Amino acid sequence: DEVKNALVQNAAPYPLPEGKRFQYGTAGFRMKADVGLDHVVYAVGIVAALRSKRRNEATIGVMITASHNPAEDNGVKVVDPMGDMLEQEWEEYATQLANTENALFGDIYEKLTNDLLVDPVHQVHTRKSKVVFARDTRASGPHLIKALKASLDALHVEYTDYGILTTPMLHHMVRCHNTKNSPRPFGEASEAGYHKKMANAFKKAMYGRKIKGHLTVDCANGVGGPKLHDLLKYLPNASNDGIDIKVVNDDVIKPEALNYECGADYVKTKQRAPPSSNAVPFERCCSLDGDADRIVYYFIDDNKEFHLLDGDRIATLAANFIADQARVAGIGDKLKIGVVQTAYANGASTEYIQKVMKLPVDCTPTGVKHLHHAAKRFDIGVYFEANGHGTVLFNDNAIDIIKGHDPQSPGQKHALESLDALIDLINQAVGDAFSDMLLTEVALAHRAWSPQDWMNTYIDLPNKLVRVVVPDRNVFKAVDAERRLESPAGAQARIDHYVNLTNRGRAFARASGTEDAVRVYAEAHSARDAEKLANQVAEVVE
Ligand code: NG1
Ligand code: ZN
Repeated sequence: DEVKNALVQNAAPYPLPEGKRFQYGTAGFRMKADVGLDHVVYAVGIVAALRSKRRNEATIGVMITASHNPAEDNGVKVVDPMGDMLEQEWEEYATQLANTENALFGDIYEKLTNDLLVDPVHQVHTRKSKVVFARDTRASGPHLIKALKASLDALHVEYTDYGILTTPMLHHMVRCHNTKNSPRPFGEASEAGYHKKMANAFKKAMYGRKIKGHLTVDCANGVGGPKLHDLLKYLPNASNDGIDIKVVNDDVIKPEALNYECGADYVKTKQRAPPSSNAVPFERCCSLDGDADRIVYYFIDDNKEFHLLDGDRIATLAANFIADQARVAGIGDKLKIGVVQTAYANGASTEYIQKVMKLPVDCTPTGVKHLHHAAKRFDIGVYFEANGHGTVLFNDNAIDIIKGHDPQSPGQKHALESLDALIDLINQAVGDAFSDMLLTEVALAHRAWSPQDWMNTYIDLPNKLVRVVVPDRNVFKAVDAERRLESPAGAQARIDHYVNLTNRGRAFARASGTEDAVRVYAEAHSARDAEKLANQVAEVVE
C-alpha cells in the first residue's frame, strides 16, 4: 500500500492530458515533448520495473530519444535484458499504463503485478528491480528523466542514470549488465568500456590495412557528435595507420539544429547531401541520425551528382566481406550466412545477394525487431533496413567455429582473426551507427575499394516512395511481409494490375507504424515508370 500511494503521489506533476491516446509503436512512444510525454515516461518507469521483476531482476533499459524527429519532439523506449527491443506482448502493457490516470496508477500496478508476476520467484520482495537509463541531447530530456525517476523512486527501483548516450550505447550497457557472469560477457558497462571494446576490435579487424582518404561524418547535430569525439580518442588516427575522420554537424548547443537539413533521414529521404556539406568529389561521407542508431554513406561525383550508399549497400558489403573471410578461413561450408531485408530493400540488392553472392535472403515486416528476430535463424545473420538501421548477429555456433578452428595457413589465420574481431566490432545488441561505420571502413579497406567500386557492385532500380494521407490507415491490412494488401478488398488486385503493366515493376502499400499515413513504394526499370507506378498505387489507396 505504501508503494501504491507513492505511485499516485509522485505522479502529481505529470497528469494525463485530456483527449490524447498514446500507443507504444515500432519506435516506442514518440510525440511532441510538451503534450503529456512526461506522463508517458512516468508510466514507462512502471513498465520497466515490472519487466525487470518478471525477468528475475535483470537490468532493463529506458532510452529517452526521438531519433530523427524534429527537435521539439521526444520519445521513450524500453530495452530488454539482451539489449534488444521490448518483447512485443509487453507493448500492450506499456500502452495501458501510458493511458492511465494518475489516481489509478496504484490500482493498475497492483493488477499488472497480479497478472504478470505469478511465478513464486517474482514474489520475493527483498530483491529490487534494476533499471538503467539515458537520454539524447534534446532540451526536453532532463524534465523527462525527472518524471522517470519519480516512478522508479516510488517503486524502490535500483537504477543507474547514464546521462547522455546514443541509443546503441544504452543497449550496450543493458547487455553488459546482464551478461556479467555469463560464459559470454558482452563487455564493460561504462562509456570507456564501450569505446575501448570498439576501438580494440577495429584495430584487430583492420589487420594493418590502410584506409584511403578521409571520411566525413555528419552527426545530425545530435548525441552522435560528442560521443564520436569521445570514440576518436580511442581509435588509431591517420598518422597512426588508423582512420581519418572529419566530424561535421556536431553542434548540440543550438537545440533547433538537431536533424535540421542534415542527418541520415534527411539524406535518405531527400536523396541529397546536407546543404552544409563541403565534401569534394568521390570523398566518403556518411550521416548518422539523431540518436546514432542509423547510418547511410554517400559521395558526389565530378558532375556534382549525388550517390547514396544506403542500408542495402551496407548489408551487401558486410555480408560479402564476412562470407569471403569465412571462405578464406576455411569455415565457409560450416556456417549458414544469410541476409534479412524488408520490402523496402531495392530489388537489385536482393537479386545481387541471391544470384551473385549466392546467399539466402529473408524478408520481414518493417521494424528492426522483426529483422533482428529473423536474423537469429542464421549462424551469421546480416540485417538492415534500407534507411540504414541494422547490424549483424553471430550465434553461439558461429562464435564457437570461429574461435575454435585451427588455421592451416597464414591466410586462414588472418581471416579467422578478422572474423573474431568482427564479433566485438559489431554491436550485436542493436543497430549502431558507430559500429556499422567502422565495419564499413574495415570492409572497404580489406577490398581496397573506393566508394565508386562499392557503388558499382550492382545498379539500383529507380524507385519512388510516397506518403499518402488517408482517413483511416487501420483499414490497410498487409500480409506476406507487408508486400500484399489483404484489405481493403480488391485493392491488391488493382495494384497487381498496374505492376504487371510495368517493366521490372514492383510496388506495395502499407500503413506506417510511426505516422498517421499509408506509405507506397514502387520500383521499375526507369525512374519515369517508378514514379508513374507509385502514383497509380497511391490512387488505389487514396
Ligand atoms: P514506418 O513509419 O512504419 O514506415 C519507419 C521506417 C522504418 C523504421 C521505423 C522506426 C521506412 C519506410 N520506414 O517506419 O524503416 O525505421 O520508422 O523508426 O523507412
Ligand atoms: Zn534512430
